[in-house]
Amino acid sequence: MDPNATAETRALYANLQRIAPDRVLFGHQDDLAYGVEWVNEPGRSDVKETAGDYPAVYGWELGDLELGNAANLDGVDFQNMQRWIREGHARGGVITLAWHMANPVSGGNTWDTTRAVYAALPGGEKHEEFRSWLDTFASFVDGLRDANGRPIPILFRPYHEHTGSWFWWGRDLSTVEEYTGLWRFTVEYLRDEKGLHNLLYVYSPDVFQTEAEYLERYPGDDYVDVLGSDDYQALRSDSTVADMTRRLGMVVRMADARGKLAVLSETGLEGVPDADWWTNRLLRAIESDPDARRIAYALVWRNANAEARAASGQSTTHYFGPHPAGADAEDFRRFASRDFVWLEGDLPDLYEQ
Ligand code: BMA
Repeated sequence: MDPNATAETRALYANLQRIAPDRVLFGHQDDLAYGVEWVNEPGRSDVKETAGDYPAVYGWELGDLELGNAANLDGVDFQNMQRWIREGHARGGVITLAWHMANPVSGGNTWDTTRAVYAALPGGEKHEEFRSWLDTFASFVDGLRDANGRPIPILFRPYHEHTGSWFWWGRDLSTVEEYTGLWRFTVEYLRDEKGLHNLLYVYSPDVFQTEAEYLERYPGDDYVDVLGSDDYQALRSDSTVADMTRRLGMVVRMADARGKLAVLSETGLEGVPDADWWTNRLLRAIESDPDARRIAYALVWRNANAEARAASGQSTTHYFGPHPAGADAEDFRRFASRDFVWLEGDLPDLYEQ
């Protein structure tokens, strides 16, 4: 961890480590910004409207911040996002940020697979521009402060799913040295040049088979605080739930060996088509195994607004969390009422040691 991490950041880390063996915190991406049937309405949350409480972990997305845009690539206004982050934190929640960053070489979006990692590195032709993107990130994060002006601790999860090759930092698009170099440069720049000491760095490959594969592009213990895993594969069917259990067990053991925290950084099944998905898939995958159950949190992806999706000709079932009208709502309430599963109201003060 950053030797100069703030007291609140250290407390969050220590408290999550203390809680992780016995509980799993439930997280949801973009929870306060919109839901399946609403957009930008104060106080609303599909999780709360389904189960009576907000999620314990809030995921947010920074894609397009680097372009100077007022809203992210999913239309979430960045000033509103800062307000929602402060609100969630003030209620005791945990904040994590991901960043579907544009391609610095082609100027295309994050899914533009033009090779670019080499160019973002020190000495590369896009390095100065890339550095200015990190400056933009740093001022966004600097604006995230609690009521006493203290920086809000953030679990920052850059360059995710890099074992796949759908983002420009993916495996087939950069060498191991380029990827780890980009990661280390990012940590050092934000910590040492920009003076951000409220960040915990989350490493989050996509599905993997072996520890060696998971660790192939691991930037090193000094550059990572949390070992994560993104997994949209295993929970698609009953018969593959054990794949997630096995992978989470590996992540927990790799994290243990390094004194670090393990999380399920992203998961879900689009449209939640199974009425008992929460208890029979997600909970079963995590709870059934003595190692897998020691992850600190599980975060499901966003509940894209159906009307907005329809207007842009996209599928209206791009949701991964519960919502009150879903066939899975009753099962989500069962899931959320388990002692093992914590929503926001179950949390102790995570920011004091
Ligand atoms: C993806 C999808 C996209 C979205 C992106 C960033 O997985 O949900 O619709 O733009 O994440 O949030």
